[in-house]
Amino acid sequence: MTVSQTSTLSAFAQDVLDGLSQEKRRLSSKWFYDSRGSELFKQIMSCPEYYLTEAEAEIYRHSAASLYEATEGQPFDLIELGAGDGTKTQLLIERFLAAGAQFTYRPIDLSASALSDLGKLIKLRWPRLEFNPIQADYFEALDRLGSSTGSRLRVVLFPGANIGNFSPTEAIGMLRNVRNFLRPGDLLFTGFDLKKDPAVVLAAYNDPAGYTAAFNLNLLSRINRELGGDFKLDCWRHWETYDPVTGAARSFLLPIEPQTIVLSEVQRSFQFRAWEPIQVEISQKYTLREIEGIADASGFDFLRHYCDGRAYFTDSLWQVPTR
Ligand code: AVI
Repeated sequence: MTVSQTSTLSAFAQDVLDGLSQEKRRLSSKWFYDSRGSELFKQIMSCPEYYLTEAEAEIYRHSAASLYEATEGQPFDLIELGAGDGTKTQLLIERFLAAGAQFTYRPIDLSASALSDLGKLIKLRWPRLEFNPIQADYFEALDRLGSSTGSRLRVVLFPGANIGNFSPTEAIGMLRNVRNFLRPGDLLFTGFDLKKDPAVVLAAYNDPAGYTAAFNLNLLSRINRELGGDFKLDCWRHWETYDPVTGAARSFLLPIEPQTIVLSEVQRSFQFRAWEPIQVEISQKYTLREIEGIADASGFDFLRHYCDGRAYFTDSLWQVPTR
């Protein structure tokens, strides 16, 4: 590929070029999840320091009955934004089924293989549960759902603190968009990581085994592989910051010495000063009050929070206003 073929640049190439051309360099964390990145993310989730996964699993275990109550016994579509391996959702599914709920499971994910693995698992465990996945990005999938004529209640799950990978302003934009695809009475159940002891947050993104560092550096490997880059990974360091005022945890990659990086597939090069950071991720933390404000700003009625025992995490239940 050459620069004269810019119209054929992939979304990944375009995003990398745009991000590295900015004065404050950045790369989007949405590109972390190639197959190696997805493996590393699983390892992060099993690290004791990465409290988010277990905190949300605890919430799913104890909130299922109350969430089902909020449906008032109506049949519903259980729609999951970004299904991954669906481990936590299975905690809800088994409790919903035990309570006699009538629902279909509609996970949305970009990855066909993740959806097919999940489908096999669901079929094996609950052969009679209607499994109806949508392979698309969130908005395309919601659009498809929106134009379908069914009138069933929708219960949308947005787990894993994925909303934290947007800035607060972007998060409101994203949730407003979700709101626009829903109907009065529909429910949204979103996982938010909470503001807490900064040492606990920093440890979650700085695990001693080095999985988080490897996860972030893997993005440079992906650029090397897909865009013909020549990043030397041992010349880059992972650095995490957490601002307890704004609640933003940010991940950076910094070169230990000056570098000129060539991306041969797109015929571009970028010069870096020593220690010039590239921001690769934001993982935003909130207070309960801030989350209630976001519900309001994005057009939902806030119903309630479900927190884990340590108050590290909440899944917040909102409803599209019925009046
Ligand atoms: C997917 N997302 C919510 C994770 C987070 O906590 O921001 C991604 C992650 N990055 C480093 N560790 C985990």
